[in-house]
Amino acid sequence: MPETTSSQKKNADAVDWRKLKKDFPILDQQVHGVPLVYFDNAATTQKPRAVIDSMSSYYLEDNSNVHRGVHELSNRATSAYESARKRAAEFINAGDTRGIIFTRGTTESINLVAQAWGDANFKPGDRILLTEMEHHSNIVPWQLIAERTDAELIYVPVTGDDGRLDLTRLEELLSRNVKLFAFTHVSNTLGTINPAAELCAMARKHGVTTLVDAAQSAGHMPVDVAEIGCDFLAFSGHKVCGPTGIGVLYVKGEMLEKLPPWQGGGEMISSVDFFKTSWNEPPYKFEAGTPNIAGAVGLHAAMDYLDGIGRRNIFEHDRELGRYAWRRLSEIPGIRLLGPADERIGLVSFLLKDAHAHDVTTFADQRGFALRGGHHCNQPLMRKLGVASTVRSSFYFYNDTDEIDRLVDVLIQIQKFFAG
Ligand code: C6P
Repeated sequence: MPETTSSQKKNADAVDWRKLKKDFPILDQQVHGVPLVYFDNAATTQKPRAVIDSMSSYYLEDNSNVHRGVHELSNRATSAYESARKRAAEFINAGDTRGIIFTRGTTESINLVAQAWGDANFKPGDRILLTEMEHHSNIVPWQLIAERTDAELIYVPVTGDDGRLDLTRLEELLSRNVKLFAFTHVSNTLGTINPAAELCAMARKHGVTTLVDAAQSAGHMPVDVAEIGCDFLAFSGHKVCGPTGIGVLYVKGEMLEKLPPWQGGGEMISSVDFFKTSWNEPPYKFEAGTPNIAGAVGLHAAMDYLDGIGRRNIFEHDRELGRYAWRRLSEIPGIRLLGPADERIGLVSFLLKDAHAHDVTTFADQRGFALRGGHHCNQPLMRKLGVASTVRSSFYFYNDTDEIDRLVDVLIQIQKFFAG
């Protein structure tokens, strides 16, 4: 991502973040008799009223199926669905709506590429390059297709607790018969921001197709597919303030024509005979069956909402929270912090010396904190780092430093309790 200039930084300082918090009705509640502090934003973000309202007015006023009828409601539903697609293309600077395929989320987007593109392209001996910091969603679909096609998986190593990709041998790895390089833009456990444009440029030099998992970046920073230069990019609606059950797969123009259909059914066809079918044009060719129309409407409102604040402003704000949390958490004796100390997203994973991650999250829950403890769907990474689980605190623009200070106090109590 390009450097933030001082005038952009001023913009982030000018946003009234406390006022924005009021847009999220769910945050104004008590759990276990104390105010809720929601620090599980990497799992899913909360939804502003604008998103909730957009979906309820769609159901109250416009609900119908898309692309099928010629009646007024069907026309309205089609127009709402297609306008969400246009908005998604703008959100990631895709230029063309043909390359915006609505899916259920990042996981389904990656499975679509693995099964449709992978199945048609991998030959025995081909290699699929992943990184050791991938979420299971960007490992398991490739394992399935590698098994079917006799392709082989290889990995870019992670350096260690400081959570960076070891890029010293990337050129060499890419030159080893690699067909596809799939990597996460931002790690959901380490908070690392990978240099997506640089990685795609290197892959391109070796004629390698690229897929970027933007699940943890799309809602937290500007994501521009033209600048990144990837062939595929995936993200989920529910991690960008939108609803669950909707996501996007971006496919670059030249790849679209080569991408065979994935699921069969209504909508993805142009003509069906008893024994033969011809396909609809992209993106409809990849959207079999009735889509998640209300989900697309909610996602549209979410993208408007986030860009109304400015994703660069959100990035600045969350990065400051990440840095602040890192500094404050470092004060806890014996804490083990994972991921890079400096350039990171607003997310910190850690282990307390004497308490298991699940005990920490259970104890913290009783004090109102929603944290996540576990392997975060990163089991291979956990093994590499020699841990079974971590505690993860992931922030968003409605969080603040007071909440982090309170978390640090609670963690000190937990540490004392478990140290006996
Ligand atoms: N990570 C977390 O708590 P879905 O479930 O399809 O919306 O997203 C999958 C996914 C893919 N890639 C990355 C980098 C992710 O972080 C996730 C989801 C959640 O970290 C749930 S395990």
